[in-house]
Amino acid sequence: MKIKFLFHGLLVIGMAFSCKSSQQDKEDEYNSNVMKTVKYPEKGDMLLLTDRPPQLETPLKILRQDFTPNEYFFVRWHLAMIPKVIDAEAFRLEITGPSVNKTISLSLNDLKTKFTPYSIVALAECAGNSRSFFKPRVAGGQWCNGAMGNAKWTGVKVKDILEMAGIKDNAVDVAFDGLDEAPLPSVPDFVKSLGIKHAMDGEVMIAYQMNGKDIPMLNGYPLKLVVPGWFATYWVGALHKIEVLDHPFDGFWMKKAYTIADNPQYNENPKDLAKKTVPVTTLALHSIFVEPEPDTKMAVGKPYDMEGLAFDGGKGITKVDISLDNGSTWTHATLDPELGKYAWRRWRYTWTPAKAGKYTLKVKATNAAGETQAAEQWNRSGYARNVIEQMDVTVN
Ligand SMILES: Nc1nc2c(c(=O)[nH]1)N[C@H]1C(S)=C(S)[C@@H](COP(=O)(O)O)O[C@H]1N2
Ligand SMILES: [Mo]
Repeated sequence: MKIKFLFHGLLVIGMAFSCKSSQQDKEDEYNSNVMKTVKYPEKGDMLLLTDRPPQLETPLKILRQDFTPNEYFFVRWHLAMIPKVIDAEAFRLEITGPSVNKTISLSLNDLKTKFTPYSIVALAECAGNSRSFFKPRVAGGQWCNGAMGNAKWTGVKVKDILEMAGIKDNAVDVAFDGLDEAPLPSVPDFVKSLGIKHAMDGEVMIAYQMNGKDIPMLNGYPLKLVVPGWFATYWVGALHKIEVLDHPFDGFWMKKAYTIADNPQYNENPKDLAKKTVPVTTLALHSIFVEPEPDTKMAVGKPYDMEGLAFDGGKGITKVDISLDNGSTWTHATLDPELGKYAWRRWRYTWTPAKAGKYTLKVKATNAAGETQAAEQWNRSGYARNVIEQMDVTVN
């Protein structure tokens, strides 16, 4: 019998500087410059946003690799009652609902032996990643850039599983439910949905492995829905039930939470909020600095290896430009090989500063559709950040 436990004992092990530069913090006392680092079961040292439910951020330096190690992959649950014990033999995934021909129940062993395994490299990014950079500041977890991670996911296509249950012609939406529960009846259970066509597209999958290993408990062991190119809010962890519906799904987590201004740039005016909102879906085109970090000191005449990440919802990053003069002129960064169209793409640029002074560096990505990043963006929830980022550095 294989039983996996999570001892939910929080251990604060230290302090780390957050992504905010000291200058920004002087201007803005809402945000502290120091975050606690914590150690949870199966995880390395992570930055703590909240404990119940666990919300843990990946330290920026971990993002200097193609794949985010499972131990450092960010953690984000909404409900305080998260699964702490899973019996891998007793666990079943149920596929049911008014639009399946028959309800089926699959063990982990069934998933691993009765279907053709499928793998994809894809970036999981929380819709609220980088939220702390929005000005004016918005409510919600004050994530820096570490609410994302890139992994190779292995499991079964949702299409193959739904075909085993048999889909009726009247199927409209597919709802995905995790084992986590709300502590109060007034808080809705975490359930997300996809349209039937999307669920059946042959890319949406259920992962039983992440980077070739079991998924850590805190990341949704034993099964996680993977929706390549869509924000991680859809990637339901500890997935145990799939319902195929003959009507549109209208649960709280689709209709009320994770909705955003209905325009391509997810933009609205703080003084005149958008009237119409829609569920946030595909990843926004974005690029960030991983190196340097805020307040880095550089030396005249000494080459400095800059690097970072660029990503979008699957059209693919084709170009990353760097500015060393606050956006007046731009030059190409070098791109690492593509890891997959839904993965992030790493970029590099070596800069040898010629003169002392204060510099504002910028980074801007372009994708295969010719889309590029915006100069400004704001929305009330701090979702889908896609603005051109800047980094202030000092050269001595
Ligand atoms: N069951 C369940 N799945 C969930 C959530 C949740 O609260 N419960 N949160 C979602 C959100 S908003 C994000 S960003 C990702 C985070 O996945 P991770 O904890 O593995 O990083 O899980 C998604 N899947
Ligand atoms: Mo999220």
